[in-house]
Amino acid sequence: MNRHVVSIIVIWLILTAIGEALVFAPGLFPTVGSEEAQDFDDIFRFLLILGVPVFTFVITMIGYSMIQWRQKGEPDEDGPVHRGQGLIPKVWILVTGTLAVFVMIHPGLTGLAKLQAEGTGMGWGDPDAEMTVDVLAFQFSWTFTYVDYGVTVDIQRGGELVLPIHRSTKFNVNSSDVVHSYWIPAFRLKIDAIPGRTTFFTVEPDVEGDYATDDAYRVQCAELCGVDHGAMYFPVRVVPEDEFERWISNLQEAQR
Ligand SMILES: [Cu+2]
Repeated sequence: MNRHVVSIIVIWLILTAIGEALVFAPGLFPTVGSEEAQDFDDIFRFLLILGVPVFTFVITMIGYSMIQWRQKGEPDEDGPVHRGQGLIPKVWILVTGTLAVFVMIHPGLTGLAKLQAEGTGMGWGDPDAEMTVDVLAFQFSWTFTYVDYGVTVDIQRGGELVLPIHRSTKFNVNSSDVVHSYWIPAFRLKIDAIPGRTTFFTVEPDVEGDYATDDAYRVQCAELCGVDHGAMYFPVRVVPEDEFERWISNLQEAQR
């Protein structure tokens, strides 16, 4: 085999091995606070596993060519015209085209089918949940109304979004001004907050967490919405059932 081909294959394999090892490096993802978070991390990792060899192949070809066939001095004339390279472009198109179509189906469509219980496209997850929280986004903060408890929380009242562990909670999301996006990194779920339209996502937190020690536990606006967009975050705390009940009855007392 041509020595260039051997060198390229060796460099490609080494870079691919390094890349694939990095895909499994610890600390690549934030805290996994829900089943959906694990699903999304698995999908992301799967796409990286497929993408790394393609990326390293391109990098290897470009890098190797730049060094190996560098023009030394001024060229006397244009090089010969190349028309097609036989099998290589055909294989390249076949492999990358197949990969592209494959990921559209899985995890694209299969993931969507799992996440989107309702066909309306207005939300993620099961619309029937054990608890409902109405979320209102505005420039530049949030209010949360625990519908089943008649309690409203904002940055002055309560100051944090507290959720009981292992209880499926549906967030009905609205905006009173511009488009925002309701995102909680620990759950990897995000939905647009659109004026005049209610969107939702349902999540069942399955790991306790607190914004004070882990900033994956926060609500974050994920749609550039104005000058204080970056400050549009809100602490989240996932606690045991009894602790949640104590917290919410204290608030009910205070708001009576
Ligand atoms: Cu916003």
